[in-house]
Amino acid sequence: MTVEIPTYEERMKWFHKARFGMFIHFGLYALHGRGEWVMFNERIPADEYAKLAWQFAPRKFDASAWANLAAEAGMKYMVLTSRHHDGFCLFDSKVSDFTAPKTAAKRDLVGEYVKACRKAGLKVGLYYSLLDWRFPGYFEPGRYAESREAMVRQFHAQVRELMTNYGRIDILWYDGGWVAHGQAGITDQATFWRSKEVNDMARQLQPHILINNRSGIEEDLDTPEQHVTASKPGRGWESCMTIGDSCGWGYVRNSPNMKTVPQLLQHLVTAAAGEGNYLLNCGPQPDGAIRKEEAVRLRAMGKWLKVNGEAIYGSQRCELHGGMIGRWTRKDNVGYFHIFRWPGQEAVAPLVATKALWAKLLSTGGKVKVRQECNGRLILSGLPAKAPHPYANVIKVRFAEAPKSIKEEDKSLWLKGQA
Ligand code: FHN
Repeated sequence: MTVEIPTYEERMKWFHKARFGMFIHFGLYALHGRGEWVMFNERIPADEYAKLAWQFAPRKFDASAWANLAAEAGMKYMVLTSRHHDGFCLFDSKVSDFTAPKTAAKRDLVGEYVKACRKAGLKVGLYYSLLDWRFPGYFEPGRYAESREAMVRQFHAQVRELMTNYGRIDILWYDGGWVAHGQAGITDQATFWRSKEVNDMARQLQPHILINNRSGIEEDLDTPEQHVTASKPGRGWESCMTIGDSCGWGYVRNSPNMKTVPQLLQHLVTAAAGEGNYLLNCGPQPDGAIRKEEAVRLRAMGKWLKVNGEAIYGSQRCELHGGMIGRWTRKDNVGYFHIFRWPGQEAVAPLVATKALWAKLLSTGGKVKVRQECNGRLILSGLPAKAPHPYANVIKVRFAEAPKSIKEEDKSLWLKGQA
């Protein structure tokens, strides 16, 4: 008996409202503190690497602390690495002994995580790496066909476990679906992993679930990584990014180049302006605690969202131009001008075709004067000389209808003050 799957729009509704989520990369690799690719980057033999499982007992692991920090940051969902490329499972699996419940930790970290998410009112996402470096069949699928098949069987069995044993799961976040094209007649990921079979099974077990585009099949979500690039209207997308530089999603002991809060907020606003989401990553320490450099940035973003969240959650695309000082999001007839570079007492948006009724500054609640020139310039004045908020400031503008930009038939007319 097949279960009816709700429509795409239906399933995507909460995701569009959410806009901001926490990504967590946690596993054995945290012990080395050199990122989640340490096993491969340093070619650590599998049996030597596996010994880490008997050291991995994160005494400060508290999924509620993670979930509460995410909620405090203004995030609406989380995605945890249930298993990364090194093959170590944070969940209980009947098809593997290389798991947290069966080694030193003796805890089902995924079980604790999903409970903590729900308790904090967050949606639950599970990251799962299709590839497993422990299988020679991943690197040499032609030469080690049995190992390759065993790896694909493990993938099918473990996704079924994750979709069956932990209650409602809202996002299935695949990764590591890359395959050695050309070897052993391998043409594409979906065929190699028999992805359609698994995804259909996952949907039957979790009819409302959102599945990303990393099993070789487009499914529901595009996932630009370390950049914020919108997909076409109507297509769900989510940019994932590290807080530190892009060398590590897992814990990197000496992680230079941590992004500033204004940089992180600009990425969030850029995603929201394209009707996309921002999945910001934390790489907890080996003891399970989220490092302070990441926590302070998240708390600061949460404070900003407390005041400006209406301009982000459930945001729509806005065709108005922000020029050098910022960019716009929208909610029906209301435009939100996110200003990252404070212009002083007057902010100008060009080529505005729609009548503006009133405006106010969200960070102070102060009224903003509105004036519109015939060539489409919208002049927002009476602003404080200095930026009221150091990170970013939002001017909320109510328009007579959904704000539109003037289509410049003759792109030189502005020189004569016309549009
Ligand atoms: O190899 C992984 C990497 O470790 C990390 O998980 C990122 C997160 O999206 N994805 C892969 C690189 O594209």
